[in-house]
Amino acid sequence: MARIFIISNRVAIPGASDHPGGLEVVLKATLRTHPCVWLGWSGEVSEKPRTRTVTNRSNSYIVTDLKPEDFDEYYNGFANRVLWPIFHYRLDLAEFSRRDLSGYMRVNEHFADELVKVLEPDDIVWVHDYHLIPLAKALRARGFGNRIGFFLHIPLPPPEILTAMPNHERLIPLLGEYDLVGFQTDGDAANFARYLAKELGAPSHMSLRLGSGDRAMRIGTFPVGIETHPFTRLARRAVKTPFARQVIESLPGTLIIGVDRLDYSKGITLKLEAYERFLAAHPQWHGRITYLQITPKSRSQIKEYSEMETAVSSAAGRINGAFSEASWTPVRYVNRPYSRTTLAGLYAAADVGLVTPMRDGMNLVAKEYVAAQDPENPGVLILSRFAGAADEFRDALLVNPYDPDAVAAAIARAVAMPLSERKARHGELYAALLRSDISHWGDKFLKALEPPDRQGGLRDFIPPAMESKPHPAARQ
Ligand code: ADQ
Repeated sequence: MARIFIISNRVAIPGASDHPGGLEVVLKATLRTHPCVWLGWSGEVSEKPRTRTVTNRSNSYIVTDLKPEDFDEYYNGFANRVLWPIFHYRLDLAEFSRRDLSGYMRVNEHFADELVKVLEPDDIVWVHDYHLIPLAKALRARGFGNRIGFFLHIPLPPPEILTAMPNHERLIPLLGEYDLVGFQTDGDAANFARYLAKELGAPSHMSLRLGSGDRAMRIGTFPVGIETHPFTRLARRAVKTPFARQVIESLPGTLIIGVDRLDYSKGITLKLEAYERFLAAHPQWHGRITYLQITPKSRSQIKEYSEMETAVSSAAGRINGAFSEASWTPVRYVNRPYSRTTLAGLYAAADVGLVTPMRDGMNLVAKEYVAAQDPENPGVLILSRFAGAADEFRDALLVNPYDPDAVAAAIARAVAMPLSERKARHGELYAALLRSDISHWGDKFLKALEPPDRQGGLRDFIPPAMESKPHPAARQ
């Protein structure tokens, strides 16, 4: 069987952490059913970088250190200060520097050097996320002709935003070196197709000849999901554990839960503001409702993130200062990660899941919340229309996260929703969850990555009507 090489910024070595990130969750089934080699950054920074391999069952994990300047320019710099904000539609937060771009390119070259030491001719390479856009180009330059796919976990903005990124014309067309480029939603795929048409004059159909030689790149939509039934079973067990029982008994009345990494894309301060407006407008709920916000820190070295830590905790403090009683705290703000089991139990106990990112590739918390509900007495999901999950979850209470009054009204509706409506909505949401179950996701992508003569199944992506004249800047 051909090996699958998974390449991503960070590698989740089994047993190293009890709180997996989004990527480990979505790759679990692929790692279980194929011999895989997973390569990426070790998380360590060193003047003398080392590369080492760990083997676990039929999989190997290759991790490589970064030099201090690579960490600054590639990770803290170009990936997190340019690509992350711009791909989340936040041009105002992007800080571009040419030095960071060259550090980003350099780390991609380093990953390619490490890869060619171990790649064999029939291996399949599957590259994940915005840190590694140039990797296929670096591998092709080293003579690697095999199938290489790319999946973007975060949104891709429309060309009107993407083209404001300095040097976009050096970077985005490099995606043409992949055989398959996958997105979370049709909207992201359409944005990419529009970029190709406007900037490169690419024709508006699926197979595009952009890379070197006669390879054609395909575009597809592969929404990520979760392992639905196992998560549902986990939640059933978890809600009965002593820790979950203790938390639940300490929270009187109705429980609203929010679980987000501390990131500006997740809209946490706006969400707190919406809850504050709900409390101000509905005094009958005082003393009878708690909002539990679980938010582990991330990327604290970056200024915007440390500022956000302060903003979120001061918003929580402001609400508690204004509304608390000796016997009631309206917001519990917890700044640490929890195990999957604990999270599953807390989701199951919560009457409302409040998931209101300002922009999100998919958002697995929304899916986990739905999976954890008891179908006989389910809670209500309030979901931002700007999360990728909103495409599938039409039966959530969809909200505009920029409008705290609308979110406050959705909270009021959710906490008063009759059982029959909660059950009907949950039934539809659960059916949607099963349609995008993660157990088939990796195989769907890998099938679509096979050469065209062995294809079946990849749904043709028809982009909306678009201009096929290249932008004048592209011809310079
Ligand atoms: P993330 O931005 O990390 O992922 P998300 O999809 O919400 O966001 O996944 C987070 C995962 O981490 C979930 O499985 C969640 O349970 C877990 N998690 C969150 N808070 C936690 C806590 N306090 N303790 C323990 N675990 C916690 C990126 C994109 C998303 C996309 C995923 C997968 O930004 O849009 O859905 O990749 O493609």
